[in-house]
Amino acid sequence: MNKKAFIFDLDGVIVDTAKYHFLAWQKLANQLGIHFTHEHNESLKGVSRVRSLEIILALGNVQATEAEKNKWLVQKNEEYLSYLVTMDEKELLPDVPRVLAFLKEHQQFIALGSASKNARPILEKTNILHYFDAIVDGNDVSNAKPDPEVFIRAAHLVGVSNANSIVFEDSVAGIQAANTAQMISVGIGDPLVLHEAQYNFKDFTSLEDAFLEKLIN
Ligand code: B16
Ligand code: MG
Repeated sequence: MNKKAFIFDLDGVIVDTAKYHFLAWQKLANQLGIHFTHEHNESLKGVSRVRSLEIILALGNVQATEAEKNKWLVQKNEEYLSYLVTMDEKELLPDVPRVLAFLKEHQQFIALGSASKNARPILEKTNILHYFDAIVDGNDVSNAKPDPEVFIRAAHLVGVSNANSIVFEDSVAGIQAANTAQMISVGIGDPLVLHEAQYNFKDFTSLEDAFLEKLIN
């Protein structure tokens, strides 16, 4: 039987946590006198926490010591986590449970490939942790997307070749990472932004079971 690895990004694919990252970064930016907008937030999607802070500080031309940066990283994360306290399965993006259930029913491997260090508690809170055969997140990798490390590790953990792995991503860097690893890349979001993806869907509601079946076979 064909057993492939279906690797999901987290933020923007499974849940919309970008809005919480935005609120937390904005609070810190305000405190530092930096103007931070929704547009700026777009450029932080899929980007690690440390790199996101560097981008925000550069926006405001703010120089800081390592100790200050570490303090702000902790502060931002505490603020972000405060928004996750009440998170539950209602925050899953539309049709995510259908896609996960379909892949499980068809005995496929399901893995997570995310830059977030908070991935595990989010999967727990949204009640989908049990679907995942492997989780690779920001705690496990040293090279951020577009480096393919996160997806290659995920495929490796479930013992599937890159060629038999399919990546669902909402960020350009993530699509590039999947392509570099010679995995099948599926863009979830704006097809104009994600034009480098092999396949594109606005969201999972337009991705039918027949497409998943095609990928499995
Ligand atoms: P954390 P993904 C990414 O998740 C987010 O898109 C990005 O905005 C965030 O900075 C990054 O995780 C790190 O998150 O602060 O929770 O470690 O899209 O790779 O699932
Ligand atoms: Mg993402």
